[in-house]
Amino acid sequence: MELHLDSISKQIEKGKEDEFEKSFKEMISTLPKGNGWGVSEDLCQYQGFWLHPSFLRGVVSAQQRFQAQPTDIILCSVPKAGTTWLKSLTFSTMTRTSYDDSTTPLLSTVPHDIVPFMELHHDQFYTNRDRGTPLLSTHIPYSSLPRSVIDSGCKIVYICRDPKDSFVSMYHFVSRIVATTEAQPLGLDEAFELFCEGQSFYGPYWDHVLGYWKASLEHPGKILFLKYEEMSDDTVSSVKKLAEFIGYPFSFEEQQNGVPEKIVKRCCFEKLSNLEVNKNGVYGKPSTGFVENKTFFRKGKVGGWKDCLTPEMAARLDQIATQKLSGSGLSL
Ligand code: PAP
Repeated sequence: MELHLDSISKQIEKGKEDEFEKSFKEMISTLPKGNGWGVSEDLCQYQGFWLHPSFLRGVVSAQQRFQAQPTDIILCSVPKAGTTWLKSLTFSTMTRTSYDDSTTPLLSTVPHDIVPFMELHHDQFYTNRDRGTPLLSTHIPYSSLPRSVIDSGCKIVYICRDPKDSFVSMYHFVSRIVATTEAQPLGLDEAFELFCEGQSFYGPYWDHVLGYWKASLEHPGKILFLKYEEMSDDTVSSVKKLAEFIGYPFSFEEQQNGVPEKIVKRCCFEKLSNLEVNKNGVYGKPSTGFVENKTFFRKGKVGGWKDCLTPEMAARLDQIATQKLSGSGLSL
């Protein structure tokens, strides 16, 4: 009897999945298409932002199905702003009484597998939640977040970065992915032009940042807005602020014992990028493809753009940022 019920529920699930695929295909065929930077498919413009189809499928699925809970903590970011770092720091902060430097799962698992992306790996998240680390991440723009994320009042931590560094990081990341395929990589100038026009992964960059910035001003207790540069400048203070915000403040004794400093050291670029798993492991699944873990760790520097962009390119991005963020109170 149990077996019979099991097979019926599997059939219902499959039916729902087929229906989702059908309506997704119909919907995606109506969306404006844009240059995919040499990655297999064109980007699609969905709710004002440019998304790769495999991520878009997950975004729509999350919008329809993801049920946030008030105790969830969602790490949001514009791509290449420091997501991997933020995941490591937040996870280490939340689990500091369970793991130390020699037992942390970070030693054997890429941070993206420890804190899954909402638009890629829902199932893994439910496991995290059951284990008491209700941590999830996403690149979904604020205005497209699943309704339940806003309604539940769960905490959101957002990280952004100087667009010049994010652009250079994105360009290298995509180039390394394209290099593993037959496709033709996009030139730096062409990618730069697309980025300036807003046609980048989850772009326009400035709209993404502004969405979360404005929301953080409206709901300061619910959204913590971080900048990569400020985190680099004083990581210990940033981690203390983060811990306080997510409800895991460091006690006086922990601070006396240098616990925040230990977490910062454990998650620093040099440590993480030199771990075997991050040098030689891979991340992903067949439906979205695989990426070498080392592509998430390139230089990890503030101002690294200087090696790649001409002063004219830098001035142009600065000018766009100034114009787009004008009157918002935010500077990048
Ligand atoms: P994602 O959007 O694909 O998740 P994300 O982690 O946000 O990527 O950004 C990657 C950048 O963070 C890389 O920057 P770079 O290309 O300028 O070097 C990467 O090196 C940097 N990064 C990764 N881990 C750390 C870390 N522990 N400390 C500082 N920067 C880091």
